[in-house]
Parts: sequence; C-alpha cells; structure tokens
Amino acid sequence: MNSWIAVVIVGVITWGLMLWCIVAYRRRKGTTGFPRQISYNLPIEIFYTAIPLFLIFTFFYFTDRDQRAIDNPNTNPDVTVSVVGKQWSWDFNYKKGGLVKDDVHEAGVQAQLTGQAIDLNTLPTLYLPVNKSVTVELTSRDVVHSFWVPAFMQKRDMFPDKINYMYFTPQKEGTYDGKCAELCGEYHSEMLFRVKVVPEAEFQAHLAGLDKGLLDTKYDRNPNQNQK
Ligand SMILES: [Cu+2]
Repeated sequence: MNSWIAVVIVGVITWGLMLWCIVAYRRRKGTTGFPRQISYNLPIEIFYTAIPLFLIFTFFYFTDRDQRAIDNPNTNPDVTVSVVGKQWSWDFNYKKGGLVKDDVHEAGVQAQLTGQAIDLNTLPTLYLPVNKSVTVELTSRDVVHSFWVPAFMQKRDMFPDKINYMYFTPQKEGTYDGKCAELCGEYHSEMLFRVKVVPEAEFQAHLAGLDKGLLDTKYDRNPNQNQK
C-alpha cells in the first residue's frame, strides 16, 4: 500500500505538471517563432535524479527484506506436500512427517469444460490444517507449470527435474481457488484446483481417505530426463 501511495503521488505531480505546461505554455493567437530555448536546469535535474533513486532504493530495501522472510526455509514444517504439475492437472503427495502419519496421495483429474459450470467438487483439492506450518515442494512431470493460489499472494513455477519451495502457514479456514499460471498446452485453462484450509481433525480425516503411498516419477514424461 505504501508503494502504491508513493507512486500515485509521483503520478499526480507528473500529470499535473504536464497539464499545467500544456495549458500555460500553449501557442496563442499571434505567437510567432520558437519560445526561448533552455538547455539545462541544474536544480530540476538534481531533483528528478534524487527522488527516483530514493524511491528505487526504498522499494529495493523492503522487497529484499520481505522476500528473504517469505523464502526463508522452514526445516521443520508440520506438513510437507509435494505438488506435482502435469498436463493438465495436479498430484498432491502428503509426505510422512510432522502431522502426516503416513505417505498418502491424491492423483488429480483435469477439469472438464462441458459448456456447463464446472463442478468444483471434482477439482483436485489440497487440504491443509489451519495455523500449521506448510512446506510445498513444487515440481512437474512434463512441461513448465506454475502453482498459483491468488489468495495466498504467491506464485511459483514448477520445472521438471527441479524442486521449488513455498513456505507458509494458512491462518484462515476456507476454500481457495488455485490454477496453473504458466501456459502449458492445450488444456492449460482447465488445470484448476482448490485448497481447503480446515481444522486439524478434518485434515486427518481427509488424509485417512486418500490412497496410500506417494506417486513417484514413473508417471513423468519428459524426453530430456529419459536421455540421462
Ligand atoms: Cu500448467
């Protein structure tokens, strides 16, 4: 918000000065030749160099500080989920450790566009316990995808043969929409999922109903990996 306020102030001053110049220094009836030509103005040049530099350093400082905090690895999370993107859905592997008693998984199925409203209950759904720390491991079975839950204000790419991480603690129970944010092929728009943030008991009940074990890399289909 502070960044927006700062740039809106700069924007209003800039537009104001432009409008004022356009109106005050317009060519009037009977004007001939060019106006007085001025090649430089030291105070103004110092002003418009110093202010943007100050803005840039301020944005840099807060961005760097916050990104470090957001990406600071959590070595002992309550829940670790490996989320695997695939054309065009998601696999959720809940890994044993912390609150997760045993390896379980959900193999997601792509949303179907039938012309009717999508039945949201058929979307792959990632369950997370409220107020518990979560580490999400992101990877892909084929092409580049991107894990995006707009309400979580984070988006991160998923690459085959590489793991990216996201660390957070969901604090509000509810159902959140998620989608793939990297154009990944014909049915990219149907690569949807949901996140349900629930009390721990409900989380455990959901895990108990899932398939045992983890979905491993045998479902990957990446020609570059096969060359190894
Ligand atoms: Cu995708």
